[in-house]
Amino acid sequence: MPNEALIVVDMQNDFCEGGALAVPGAAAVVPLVNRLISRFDHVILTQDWHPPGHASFASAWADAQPFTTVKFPYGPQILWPDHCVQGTVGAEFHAGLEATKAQVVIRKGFHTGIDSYSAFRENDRMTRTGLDGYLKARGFTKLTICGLALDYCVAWTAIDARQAGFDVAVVVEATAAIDLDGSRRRMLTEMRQGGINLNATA
Ligand code: VGL
Ligand code: ZN
Repeated sequence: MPNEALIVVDMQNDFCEGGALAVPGAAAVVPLVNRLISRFDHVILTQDWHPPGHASFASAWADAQPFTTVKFPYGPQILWPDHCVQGTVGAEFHAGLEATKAQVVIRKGFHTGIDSYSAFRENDRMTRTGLDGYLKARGFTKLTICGLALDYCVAWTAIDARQAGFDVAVVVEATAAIDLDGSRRRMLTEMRQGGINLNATA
């Protein structure tokens, strides 16, 4: 289908077992993600890509613990362990990911002071990555989304895609969640209420 594209979110070593911010069950979704990649003509990858000392790292702040929430100029922000630092092995795609077919890689989270869960808009909800313009210029209207983590980067990417006017499906079985304070359930509800199709399969 010329108007359909697959977005594979953050299938990187640091989000997989043994990585700095490992998402339980991440490696197990690689075969499902690869199956989706084989079925789509147009594939876009996203890559979390933080400079060292990024503001979302707990290590960048005195007396701050990972997985706590603090106030940033743009609102509440969860602090994470250092992860997906530009140029490190942790930031590379999982070795089993069929990445060759990708037509574009959208990197995000590279502004030192702003985190970016969504591949469309950073966490200040103002700074745009350009993905919206890219997809529209290429004539895509329907997006299927999979990858990591369901309740952060997948969910926010899906919500922003819907807000940008795309028809959006998330393949939940080809995702894995961090599930911090009930975030998995909460974000599934938000996506469903936002008109995102959660029934697609790999
Ligand atoms: C992600 C937390 C921090 C994700 C990225 O890919 O879901 N989560 N950075
Ligand atoms: Zn990150």
